[in-house]
Amino acid sequence: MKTNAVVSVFCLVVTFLSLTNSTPAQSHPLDPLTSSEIQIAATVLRSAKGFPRSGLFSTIQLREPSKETVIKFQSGSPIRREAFAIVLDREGNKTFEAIVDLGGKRIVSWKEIPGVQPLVFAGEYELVDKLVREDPRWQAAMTKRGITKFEDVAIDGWAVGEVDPKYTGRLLRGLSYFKGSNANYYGRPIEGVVAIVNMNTQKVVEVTDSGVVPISRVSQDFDEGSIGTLREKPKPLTITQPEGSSYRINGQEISWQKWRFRYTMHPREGLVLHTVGYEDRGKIRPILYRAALSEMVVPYGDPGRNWGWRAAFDVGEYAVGRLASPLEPKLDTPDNALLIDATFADEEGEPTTLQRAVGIYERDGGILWKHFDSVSLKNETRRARELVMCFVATIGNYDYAVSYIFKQDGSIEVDLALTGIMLAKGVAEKTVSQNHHSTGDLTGHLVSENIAAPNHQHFFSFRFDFDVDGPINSVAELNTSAMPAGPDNPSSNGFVMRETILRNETEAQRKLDIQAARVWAITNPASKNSLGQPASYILIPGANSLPYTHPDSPVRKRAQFINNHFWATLYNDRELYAAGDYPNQSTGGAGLPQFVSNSESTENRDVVMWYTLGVTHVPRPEEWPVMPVTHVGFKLIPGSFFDRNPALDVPR
Ligand SMILES: [Cu+2]
Repeated sequence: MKTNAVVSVFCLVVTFLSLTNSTPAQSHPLDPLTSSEIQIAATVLRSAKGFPRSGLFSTIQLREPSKETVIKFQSGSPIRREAFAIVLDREGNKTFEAIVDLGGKRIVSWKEIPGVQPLVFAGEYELVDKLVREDPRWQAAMTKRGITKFEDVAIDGWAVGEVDPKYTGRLLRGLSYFKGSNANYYGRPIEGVVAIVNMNTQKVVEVTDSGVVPISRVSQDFDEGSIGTLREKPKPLTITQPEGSSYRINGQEISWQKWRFRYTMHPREGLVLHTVGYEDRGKIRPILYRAALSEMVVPYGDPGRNWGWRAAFDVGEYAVGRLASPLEPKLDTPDNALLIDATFADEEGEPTTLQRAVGIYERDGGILWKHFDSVSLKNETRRARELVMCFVATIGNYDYAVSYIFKQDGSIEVDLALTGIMLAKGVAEKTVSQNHHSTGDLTGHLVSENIAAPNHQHFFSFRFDFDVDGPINSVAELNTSAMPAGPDNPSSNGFVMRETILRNETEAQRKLDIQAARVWAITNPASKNSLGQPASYILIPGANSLPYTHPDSPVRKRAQFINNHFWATLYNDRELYAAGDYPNQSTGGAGLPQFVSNSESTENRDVVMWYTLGVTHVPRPEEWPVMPVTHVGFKLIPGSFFDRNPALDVPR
């Protein structure tokens, strides 16, 4: 007890010190909307004549000013603040986009976007639960399964996915789980029962019941009390920074070890990095204008009738920023982390604070560089320090931790940690994996009695608006291959790297190739290092996958961004989302396929790089009832951006 008390007091001191490192915040055009700005926007819109009676706010967020405005901005200059809002008219089943001038308290634009549905509202999860529960067809399906206490059932709302075109309006699905007295209901699906609800008319339009499958009676809880005997707890490992942290925070701007960047917590995209630069010989050299997770899709591979529609677009249908779960100090992040709240508008247009949404901390990074001279016995080593910015999005059963890791060698690593509860399917078998397709191939694995976890994939699309030493850049593919044997290669050992410029949006649609050790670079031909080489940043892929759903399947049509690992587009501030602005109830074609349709030049232009990362998840029982974290990611590293190792100046 005594030790604990000392530790907590100490941590308070650490937090205090890190806060005193920051200078008073200065306003910047990219600052997220404040609570009062959200309220002004909502009030201005609500009081306008044509505002729908049943209007709900899908979002009220900063309308980011133009790149030119941001780059030219001088501290202290006046800032024009605008809010961007999406409004759903429930009664009219219409969607509107609005821009509000916050200083002038007036609407700048208001327009209907026909044929689209905004993402799932927080309040709709409760509403779909209530509507499904009251439906006699659903009640009959539960009774048929021996469930008499309907309060034992949890109903989970899902974006509708692929749906019969006879159903129109704003649709959601409800999946049922047997909760009973347990905490983890995701572990016990009530298989076969799926409801479709029109959220605007508040009518259940369909309840399918494809037949009774036994419901597992095994508790799938994983809190300490449910586990039984716990192993010996390891001895304390405390992380302290007695002199405070090494980063400085000025409003949304962070400076650390020559890095300078801004961050915001965006309601849809989660953590967004802005104006990322690196100090070199006394000046900040721009690298990235904006970096964010643009879209995700998780297609499930079970061919069954109740599974074909399942493919979660977690960014565009659910909003990973708004679904950020509060980071728990010392568990989700290390002892020395600073946890920062985020403020978003709720569907009534009221500001709500998401506590501890973003984590920032320094961590040990192992050896930065080293050489031991075996003659002089002199050891030159530098220890690496890393700066991590992270958030965790919890979308129903799954949890995704997204981290941007800044390093002293000028590189940035993107790490995705996949955890939470796998989407489960009720099956008849108790002990053997018979979740076979008719061929005998496995479409999933039995993970507990009467529970299988179907095969699925996770695809993440990152959008990187690079401005390497300025906005005018080109993109190149780097392929390595063996030289032909012959007089120029007498020992047949030669191999070469060839750099090919991807000249337009058609050429810049590429897939990985292990044989070619393929990577992609974004380069500024006008900015050369002292060796005469153009300044570049190189995208180094990690593990990746290709999709298994057919190209003509509904999910592939909606998620064409997964067709390629790499895309490059000409910069357009309206092109942010790889599956389009409104993937909810989309039928396909929006997003990247549309952005590249005019095949614009990507050579010596302001270019945006998109990277698709895929994970093929063939479940194991060891991932049940909650998954140990799986890490995937990639790196952005300097390539002739510097003259030599930029981390030579790191002190011992
Ligand atoms: Cu998975």
